[in-house]
Amino acid sequence: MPGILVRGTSVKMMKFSWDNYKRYAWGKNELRPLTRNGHIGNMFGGLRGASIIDSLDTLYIMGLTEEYNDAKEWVQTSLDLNSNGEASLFEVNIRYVGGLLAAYYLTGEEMYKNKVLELGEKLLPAFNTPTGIPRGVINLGSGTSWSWGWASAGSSILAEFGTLHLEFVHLSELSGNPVYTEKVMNIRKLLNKIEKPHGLYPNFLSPVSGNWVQHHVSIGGLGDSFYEYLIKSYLMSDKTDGEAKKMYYGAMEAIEANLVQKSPGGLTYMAEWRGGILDHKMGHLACFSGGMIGIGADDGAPEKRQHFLDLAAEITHTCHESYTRSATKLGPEAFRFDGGGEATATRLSDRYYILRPEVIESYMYMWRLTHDPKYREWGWEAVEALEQHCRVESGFSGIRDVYTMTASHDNMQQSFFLSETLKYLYLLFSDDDLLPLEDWVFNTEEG
Ligand code: DMJ
Repeated sequence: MPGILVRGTSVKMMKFSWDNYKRYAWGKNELRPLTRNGHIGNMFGGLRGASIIDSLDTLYIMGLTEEYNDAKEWVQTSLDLNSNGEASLFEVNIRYVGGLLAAYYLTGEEMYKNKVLELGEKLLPAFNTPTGIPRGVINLGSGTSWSWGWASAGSSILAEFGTLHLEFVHLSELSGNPVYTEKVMNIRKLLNKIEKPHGLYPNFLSPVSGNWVQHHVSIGGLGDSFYEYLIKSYLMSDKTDGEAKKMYYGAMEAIEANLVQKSPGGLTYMAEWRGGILDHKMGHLACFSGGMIGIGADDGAPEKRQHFLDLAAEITHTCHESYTRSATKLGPEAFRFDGGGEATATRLSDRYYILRPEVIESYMYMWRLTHDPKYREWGWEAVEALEQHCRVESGFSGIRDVYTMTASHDNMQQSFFLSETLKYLYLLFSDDDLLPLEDWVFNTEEG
């Protein structure tokens, strides 16, 4: 399985996904590959072209020049930022702001810079709350913002307001306007000041009182990329942001003391914590943490470096097990370590796979850090499984049950499949000098 061949396969997969998106869903947010039409959804406040913005850097890195030029031209002529709908601040930030920033830094095209600064300004009103902690939803036209209906008692979500730092620091740098950095530094200040149960950061915080609303802690959904952005803020600052470093290693200590578990069968996993009670469940989303702990290993206390690398490898191994224990060799949305099973979904509602990247993301980082060939073998297994179970005639689709071979497709080609899953596969099989980890920091959605 020579790297170059598999790299070629990931390029073909990208071209196939892109060509079908272009053919059936051009200008919409995502492709519906079974019904061959576009999906707009309600996360982006009327903004369009999420798959285009999300793909810019992947197309560019893969050398798909014609496709990249089409994408660039669409951004130049058709990306309309004057929308007036309700958007997720987090999703617009990681996909649109992150996508445009990545394209700008890779290509140096001023057009991306102008667009991203125009968009960045529209996000600022979300921070007009008594504490400066932004609310989750913003109307991009009027600037009115509010909390998600499902978030307990009008709270804001850790993984949402904690996943702005990287992009906002760049918005300040590119605009010369400190306001963006001030907004995210204010979030950090509040998080530093507030009392943390056992040193942990709960997932729900009131933007009005600045207090935690519920003591649910998770390294997966609702918490995940907050931790990722702490270590990446430190790395992106050329290791000068000591505060981010302190917060990251402090959070890791609390996570290790309270969340990290070993199953009877010897698998290391991250449980969820509900007011002191452990829920022995790990989400697919939490599988990014193998890579995160890996990239953070080197800057930990000297006596903990090897320990962090070992922990990163163990978590990545567990996530791989969640794939190998399914019939399709793709992993479920969440897997459990109670009720007799290990690393398998026990609930029907957790059996789906929506083309998520986190497991492959950890393979990529662990490969770069260790060069252990097993990570490339695992990546190849994922390629084969994606080809066999997720490829349909007109694109790639998520599946409803990873434990059955009779495919039931969900008819959605998520934009993060193009920006993350396929890019991480490509990088996994590329030489280390393509986007070296010492020089490039990936935000949670892009390069
Ligand atoms: C992506 O949008 C980002 O990686 C985000 O941080 C978490 N979820 C998805 C992919 O699963």
